[in-house]
Amino acid sequence: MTTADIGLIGLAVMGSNLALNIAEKGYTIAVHNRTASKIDDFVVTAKEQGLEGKVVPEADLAKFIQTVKRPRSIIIMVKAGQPVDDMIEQLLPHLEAGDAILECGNSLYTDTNRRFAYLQPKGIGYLGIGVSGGEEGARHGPSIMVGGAEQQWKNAQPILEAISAKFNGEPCCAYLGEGGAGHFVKTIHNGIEYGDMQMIAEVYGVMRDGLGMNPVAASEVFKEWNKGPLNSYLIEITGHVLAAVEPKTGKPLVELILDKAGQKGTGVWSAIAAQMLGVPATAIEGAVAARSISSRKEERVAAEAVYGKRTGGKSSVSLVDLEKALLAGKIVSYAQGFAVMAKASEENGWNLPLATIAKIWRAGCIIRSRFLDQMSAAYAKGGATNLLMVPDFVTIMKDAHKSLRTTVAAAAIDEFPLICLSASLAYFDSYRQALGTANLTQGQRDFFGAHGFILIDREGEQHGKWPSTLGK
Ligand code: NBP
Repeated sequence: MTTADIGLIGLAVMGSNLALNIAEKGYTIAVHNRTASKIDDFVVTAKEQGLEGKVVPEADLAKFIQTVKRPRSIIIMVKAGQPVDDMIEQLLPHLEAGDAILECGNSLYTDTNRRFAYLQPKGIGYLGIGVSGGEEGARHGPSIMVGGAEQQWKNAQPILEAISAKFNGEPCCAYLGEGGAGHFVKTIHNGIEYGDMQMIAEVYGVMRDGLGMNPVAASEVFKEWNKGPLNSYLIEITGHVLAAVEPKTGKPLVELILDKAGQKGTGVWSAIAAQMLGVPATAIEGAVAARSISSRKEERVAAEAVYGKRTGGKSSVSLVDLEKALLAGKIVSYAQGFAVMAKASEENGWNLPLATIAKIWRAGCIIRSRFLDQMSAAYAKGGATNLLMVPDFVTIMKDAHKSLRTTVAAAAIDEFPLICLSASLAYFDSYRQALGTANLTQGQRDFFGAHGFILIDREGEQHGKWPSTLGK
């Protein structure tokens, strides 16, 4: 019987929650999972939530596909990598021209480009979809970044918009371009998320070690900041994390958590993409590096024994400067992320809509914030691709960069590592420096490699007459 509006394969955390969300919005969904017992578990959960009438469970893959109305939309929410390719191969014999595979995991965008190109000549639409918001978002409204086959997007659009988060009633879901456009945007979203989290952690470090604030006091500051321009999900949860108490000991939970950060790869992918595209994204790169350094706990302990603990005293930085430094760092980091997307759009012919991307990140996703509403409005006015040149943000940066400078300078003297904030400041100062120092670099490149240079007072490539240094 063909009864389901859509199908979903992969009933782990994300898939189950997405399926429940779809059922709750009134759509009938067929569900399948490699391990059949997970389908039974899912049916129990759906029943508990009063949604079993909207669920068509099917352990046989061929029958599962037959239950979905044509043209079919089949979501796959399995582990990223080889399992996605395996799943595509298993699905192919059962699909018909016009059907679509909607891959909603955290896939590498180049894999999505490849899969899109593989399926297009077979008449199967491939959509690579970034879903942000974690488990909670998947269940109650994620931000949804769609890329791939445009026709099949139109088939699935009503369902995807219905399940997405809403900001002022507008769905946080949009079609962004062909091939891997959706997964690319999700990757950069995650890179920006790394930057936001790292800069918050750096400010917490100054509060803890430089201002002598305990976690509860720091929590109060973040809660206060959440009422101002920094208002965002990550600032909000920082307030909660800092206030949490570990029940067994009664101590602040944050002080008992080991200071080694995990990472699953999307931050690295975004930093690599930026490098490959030749777009500087120092804040994102700094955030990835900070996580890597954090994971080398044993080396850090050994190095502290060699160089001694930090000798800097109480920090002279004020909370007002810290708040503005965070805002300035954030603007630079987003400017970098959006510049990476602008370049990727050009290289891949995606025509990525930057204002729309800022819009669909305003709710549902981890980096949702008031700031993004301001940003989408600024981009919608058109013009500059770099946020640092958008008038509203120029006004903020002209003031806030001074606090970023004060914070980074004090931290350098006081021996606080601000990898991400200092990278943001260096980018800002490089970006707005009309006369840089690459003239010397070009001279050196010509000296050892005859790479040539341009002289400012004449046309064409030139070479210097350099002395030989061989044998010296
Ligand atoms: P996992 O990434 O843990 O994947 C588990 C699912 O993949 C199970 O349904 C499993 O089936 C299935 N699977 C595997 Br593993 N190998 C398979 C294969 N060869 N053929 C068919 N099915 C296979 O699940 P998740 O945490 O729900 O994440 C799903 C996707 O969403 C991932 O790409 C993840 O990166 C992304 N994502 C996750 C989050 C999050 O917060 N967790 C947020 C945003 C995006 P089985 O039951 O038979 O083993």
